[in-house]
Amino acid sequence: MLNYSMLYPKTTVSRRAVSMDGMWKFHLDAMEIGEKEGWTEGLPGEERIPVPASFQDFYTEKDIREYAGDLWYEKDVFVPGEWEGKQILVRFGAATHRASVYVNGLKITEHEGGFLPFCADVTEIVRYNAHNKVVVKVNNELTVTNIPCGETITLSNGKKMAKPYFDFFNYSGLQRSVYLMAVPKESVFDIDLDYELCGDDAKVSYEIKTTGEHPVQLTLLDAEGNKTAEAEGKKGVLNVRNARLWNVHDAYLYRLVIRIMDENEVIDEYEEEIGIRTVEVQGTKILLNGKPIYLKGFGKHEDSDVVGRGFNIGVMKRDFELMKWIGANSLRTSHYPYSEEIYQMADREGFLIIDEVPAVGLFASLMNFMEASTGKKTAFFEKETTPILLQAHLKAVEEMIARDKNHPSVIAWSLLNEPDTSSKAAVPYFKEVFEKAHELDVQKRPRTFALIMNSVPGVCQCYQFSDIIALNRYYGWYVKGGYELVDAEELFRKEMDAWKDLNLDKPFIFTEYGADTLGEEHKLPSVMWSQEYQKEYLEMTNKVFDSYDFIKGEQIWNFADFQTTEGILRVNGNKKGVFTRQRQPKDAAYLLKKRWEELPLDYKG
Ligand code: GCB
Repeated sequence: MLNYSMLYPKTTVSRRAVSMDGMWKFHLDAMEIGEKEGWTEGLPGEERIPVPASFQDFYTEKDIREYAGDLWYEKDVFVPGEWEGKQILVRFGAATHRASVYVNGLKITEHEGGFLPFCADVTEIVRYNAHNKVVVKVNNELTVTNIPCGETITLSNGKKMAKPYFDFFNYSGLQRSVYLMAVPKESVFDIDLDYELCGDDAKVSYEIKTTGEHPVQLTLLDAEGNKTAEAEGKKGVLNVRNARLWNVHDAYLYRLVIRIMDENEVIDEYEEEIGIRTVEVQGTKILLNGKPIYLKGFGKHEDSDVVGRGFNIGVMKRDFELMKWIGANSLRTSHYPYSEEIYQMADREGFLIIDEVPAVGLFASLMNFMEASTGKKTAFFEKETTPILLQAHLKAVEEMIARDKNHPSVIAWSLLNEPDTSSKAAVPYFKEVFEKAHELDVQKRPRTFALIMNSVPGVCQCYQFSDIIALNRYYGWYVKGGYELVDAEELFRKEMDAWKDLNLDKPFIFTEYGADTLGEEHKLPSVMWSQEYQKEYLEMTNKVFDSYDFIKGEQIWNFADFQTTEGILRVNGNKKGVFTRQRQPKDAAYLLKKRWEELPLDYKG
């Protein structure tokens, strides 16, 4: 069990949450002298950068953009005297990829993994009615013992450099919000919810974990604030008459108020917005509230100009507007769990999320996503370090599920992206990861992973673990592109026929397909990289999708152009976006809009 609560920071009658976002002092530490020089008590210099943000794209020096190593942050925070007696926490939405937290010079905690929250409990050392110094040492080096996987090399000039085994820039730092929190010593720690529909009514079974023994009361309010159901006890059922269900683009949210009571006094109060809905896989169908759905949407990235992977509330809003405009209903949080605010928005807007743990780069090659097309055999899971990686992976699965399980938008867990499944060594690894997710999720949501190009019938040893088979396929791009598109279609159909012959009786979705396209490039007749080719490519893939009944979703790669490591395969980033990085449509966006607006939600149902 995690030693801190994953509940989102909120102010209620018993709790306080104060944002620490803003300008933080900042210092790189290439020589790793921070601790020795006493930076844990305060940083030298006057350099400041915004939090939340990636640090890389603010500066004009390449040595900073490409920096790999320790980076230090510092901020003073005033802790009010009236908070005395509560538990005082500093909560980081994420620190990429690992961090040590020092408060008033003392090391409080450390955390490994760059895309999930953690708390530093400073109750014992905090100074009330005074400023307290929060110092964080972040490290952004890549390894094969943590996810996402990669290496850190040293150049001949002594500078370190990140070598990701994945196709996105190694943006890092404090990329999500930081909160100072005061929580009662006896508090709500965790909430589990499960739903059952009974005619017009619904049963919401719940289990509340608290840090004490006092009784718990629950009240369910409808969107207008009317009391809809009540229950007492840490475990039980809320009966909802005439339940309004949470549906795609028709997202009804109830408010669940949880109180720990001492007679008539409230010890702690926490409130969660919930949506009543069920998700299951039945044969080749994906069912939401018992009705078949077809996924239309995107693999995305948290990625935008200037702030990099930093949470940007404006970009989030624009992205949801574009997804609505184009007729999408879903997204995969490729290749890491996104900022919590994005799930809250999806809950409100009625978007479906496949939530992905940062398990990307689990393939023994520097450019794993390229090696896919060569069919080269590697055995990533046979490394000596695999057991260490597995522990980090399981911990990330636990943190992700604890954080995201109560979002109605989250309908599935993606437990890996494009791992090496060609050797038997992958099987026990997969077994542990998939079983862990099942054990931790009371809703038993479908689990999946995105299969790389060479994970095909006869090669892939692990697809049987997936409740939904998710394919990343690039026929017409990495395989037989351009004038050979006709042969790409042949190969594509051959693969789909092979899957069909296996009779798996499971839904298939495409979690990636796409063609790099330069927003400014037009050519008639088409060439690869032109907007004309992106359209031809999509016409071909759409035809294939429509030919197989067991294909129940299409999430194109990618929503928008995004930054990657520089290299001969990337023109200042990956250009497979349907939108540019500035969130303007390429021509293909209109083609997809027409298709997705016409395809009913229960397409092939
Ligand atoms: C993939 C990866 C994704 C890459 C994409 C591409 O298979 O999952 O991270 O960006 O291919 O464009 O090559």
